Amino acid sequence: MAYFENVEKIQFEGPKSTNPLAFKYYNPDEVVGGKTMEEILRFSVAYWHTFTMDGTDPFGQGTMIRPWDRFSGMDLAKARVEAAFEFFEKLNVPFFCFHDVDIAPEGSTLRETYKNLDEIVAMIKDYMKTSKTKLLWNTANMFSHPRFVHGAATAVNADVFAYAAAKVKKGLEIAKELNAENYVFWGGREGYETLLNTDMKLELDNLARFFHMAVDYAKEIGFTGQFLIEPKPKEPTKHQYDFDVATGLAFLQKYDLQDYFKFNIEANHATLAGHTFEHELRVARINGMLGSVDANQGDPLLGWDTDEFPTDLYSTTLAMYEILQNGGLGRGGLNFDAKVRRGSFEPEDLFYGHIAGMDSFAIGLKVAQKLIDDKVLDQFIAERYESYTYGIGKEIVEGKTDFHKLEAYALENDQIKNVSGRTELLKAKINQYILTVLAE
Ligand code: XLS
Ligand code: NI
Ligand code: NI
Repeated sequence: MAYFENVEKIQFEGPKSTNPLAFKYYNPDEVVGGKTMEEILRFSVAYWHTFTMDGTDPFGQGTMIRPWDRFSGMDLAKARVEAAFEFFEKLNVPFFCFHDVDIAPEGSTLRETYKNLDEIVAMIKDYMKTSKTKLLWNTANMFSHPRFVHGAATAVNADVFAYAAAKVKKGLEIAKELNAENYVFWGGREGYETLLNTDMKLELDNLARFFHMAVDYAKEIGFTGQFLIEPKPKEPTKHQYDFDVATGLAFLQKYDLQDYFKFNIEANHATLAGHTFEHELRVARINGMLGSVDANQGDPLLGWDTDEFPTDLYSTTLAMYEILQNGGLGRGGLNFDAKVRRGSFEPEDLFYGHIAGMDSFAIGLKVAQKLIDDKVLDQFIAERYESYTYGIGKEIVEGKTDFHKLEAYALENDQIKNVSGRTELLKAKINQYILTVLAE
């Protein structure tokens, strides 16, 4: 049964194409820097935004018109799986991601929830036998249900902690069953509202205990996917513990978890934390912690997670620059944690959103590869820091100096000459490279 009967398989038609249902820049087989676009970009569809959410916002009801709307309960869950695999096939994406509650409805007991999950997971597994689309990651939703009102692994109530553990245990079993590349932790309610009622130390210690137990259980069942933490500073909780990559890293280091986790970096979470997307990617990369990406974009005029499809070429370029410098994403991918606007409610909009995102990252990839090939930034940066390659600078980086020697040196060399950082020149160069790729 076809859910998207007006849409054929999306093909690459090139930049001159006027067909809205075609890729203009994303050509899965095109080789960039020795690998195909498909291998480098590893695109993934987010099940929740594309098949589960209906456009509800705090002021209004759902607006989305979906071909599976006529079903309910487990029939709806099954219809969504059918629609999802049709969508993956037509979009030709290698990966997808889901939360437990996206794929199957919660029952009135945990046992019933498990039963529902088992049925849908078996169905997904069956579809995966003949589909090229693999599971990039799954995760447990521990933020929507009222039981998680005061947190999950950082809950004030030990019964909630236990319930959360049961959900993640099941999630890891599902990850193993479906051969997930990664398993994600995003702690929407792991944080606090006010310190007046919060034992921050206990909450953080408990979060670490929870993660250690997850690591142990994955080992026990032989799940070898990569564990990922997805930082976000706020929303829904006022202050979230995994604020940004640097905060998450300090936490992982303090609790001896660093070897078991990497980060899943979301563009819109970066901007909510007051960083650029590329800043978060860079912090993760230089610490060997860049695992995967939630590819979306925020709105600079709005202070919340708007989860738009990424269309800002400047941002996709700088993101791909970090990803290429990282040697790729390894087991990670570019997951479109993105939703069509509430006003874009027709089923075809789901294709337009993904095509826009995939083309934008394809352009970013091509530009970033050219910037690297031509050493545009590398060379400028190497020259900028050249003073550390000889003389006193070399002694500093080799650890061969101290404050006595540096003072003696400074006393003899106190007429300092700095040179321009050339920000505007470099920005103009990036524009030039983007325009060159677009003109090809
Ligand atoms: C919410 C998060 C969430 C995670 C998965 O802001 O981005 O969707 O990616 O739980
Ligand atoms: Ni996300
Ligand atoms: Ni998000």
